[in-house]
Amino acid sequence: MPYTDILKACALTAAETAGGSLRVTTPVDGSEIAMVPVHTVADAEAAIARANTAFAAWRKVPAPRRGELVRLLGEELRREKENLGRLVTLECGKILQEGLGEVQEMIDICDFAVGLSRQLYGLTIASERPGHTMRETWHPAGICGIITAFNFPAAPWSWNAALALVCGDPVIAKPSEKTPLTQLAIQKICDRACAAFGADAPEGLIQTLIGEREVGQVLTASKDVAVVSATGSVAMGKAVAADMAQRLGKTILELGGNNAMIVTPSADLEMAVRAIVFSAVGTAGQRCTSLRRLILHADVYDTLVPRLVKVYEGLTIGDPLQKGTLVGPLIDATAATAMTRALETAQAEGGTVHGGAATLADRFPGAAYMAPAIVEMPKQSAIMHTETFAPILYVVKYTDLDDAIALQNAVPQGLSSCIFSTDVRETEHFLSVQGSDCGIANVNIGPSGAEIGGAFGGEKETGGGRESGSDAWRAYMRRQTSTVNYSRSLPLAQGISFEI
Ligand code: UN1
Repeated sequence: MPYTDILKACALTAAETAGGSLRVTTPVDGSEIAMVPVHTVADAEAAIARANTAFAAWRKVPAPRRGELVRLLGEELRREKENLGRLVTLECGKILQEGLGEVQEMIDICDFAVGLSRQLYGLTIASERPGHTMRETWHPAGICGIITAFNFPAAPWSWNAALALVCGDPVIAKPSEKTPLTQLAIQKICDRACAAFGADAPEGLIQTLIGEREVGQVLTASKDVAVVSATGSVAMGKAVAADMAQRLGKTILELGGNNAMIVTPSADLEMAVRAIVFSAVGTAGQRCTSLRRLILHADVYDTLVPRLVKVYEGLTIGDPLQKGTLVGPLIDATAATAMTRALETAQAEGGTVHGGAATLADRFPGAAYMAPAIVEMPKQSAIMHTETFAPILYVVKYTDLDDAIALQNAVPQGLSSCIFSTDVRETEHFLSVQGSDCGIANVNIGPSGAEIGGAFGGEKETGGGRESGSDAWRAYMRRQTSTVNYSRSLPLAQGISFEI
């Protein structure tokens, strides 16, 4: 299918994709696919004003009715899964299976949010005073800004937006300037869902801002934006957090990962191989949950490493839109250079590199296809403490499980982690307070590919935010504690006497 048809299938018009100043290229072959008009700072301020007006109306719509809008959004997404999945692939370069998977994640969170719209529970609490009762009520927080990254141009928006909408918050998206088209297509889908929902969906409820950093900064600077949820690099997250701290606004940060797998002697190695390869080379190593560090017991090292090197040599690298491709391109030449530099550093730190060369330059001269790399390291050196957004898998050896866990936890990031073992003592130890320090700790599953039902996010430099399932919805609401006196006297708490 020609690239222009992929854009057209998502109902993107010439007004949205031509004549603007933001040049969008596809990592598939490096060619230009759009010149997108960008929003100015004044446009962003106007969007916030519209969202403010929308908030006054939307917060009065009962939550289960708000859920109906998200249900309609889920239905539109089901209809558009193929079209949107293909656009995700075209714009960010992940293979079509993963592009479709991203849209499925959007559908799943819509379903979750519909149910949630009838479950925004508070507590009732026993009061120490006679004739009194205490309760908690959750009210909408206000406008939610959603800043997303190129590697997941669709799903993270939906984890935030689906919850925020049922919680009563208008949403304003600011996608990565590398992948604005997917967000524009999502906006179209939302506009259709709002039209089907009817007049209860106010104008300005769901909006998109296209632009560079200064557009995102309007969201972080405005006191009217109650919550900013940001997915991306640690540097970006620190900048967002600093801006938000100036006005004590709420943030949900989902930043870098440096995810490890420990493979113990009792592991099912066939399962481990499949999990390692999917999580290390999926999305060409550009997931925040990608497997980057493999910590192998000395007893399995000599079996597993040659097996992995062999599997890596057989991986189909190429056009991510083509069936059968397992590894697509990196997002751009800068990412490929960062990968090459990291491999050079790893070598200088004593590593032995398998794979990792640039490839397919004859067929796609404008693109950045790289063979995934396995790097055997003598120890967990400096380069292993940094996240390089590329398919590099560092491997180290261990003999004592506590040493392996200490290695795993020694990095600044704390997103995802996992252990492959069939020994319940090892797996439970890994999940215990003495085990993994990450937001996600899996057993016999790789670190990537989380389902939406759990809270998603991590500790330390990953930012501490939680999105998606479990009780992540609370971050989009404000909690109100009410003490109600239904007696005929006014006893004070803590037994204080105050006679006037
Ligand atoms: C990301 O890379 O920013 O767990 C998100 C996963 C996906 C989400 C990744 N569900 O790999």
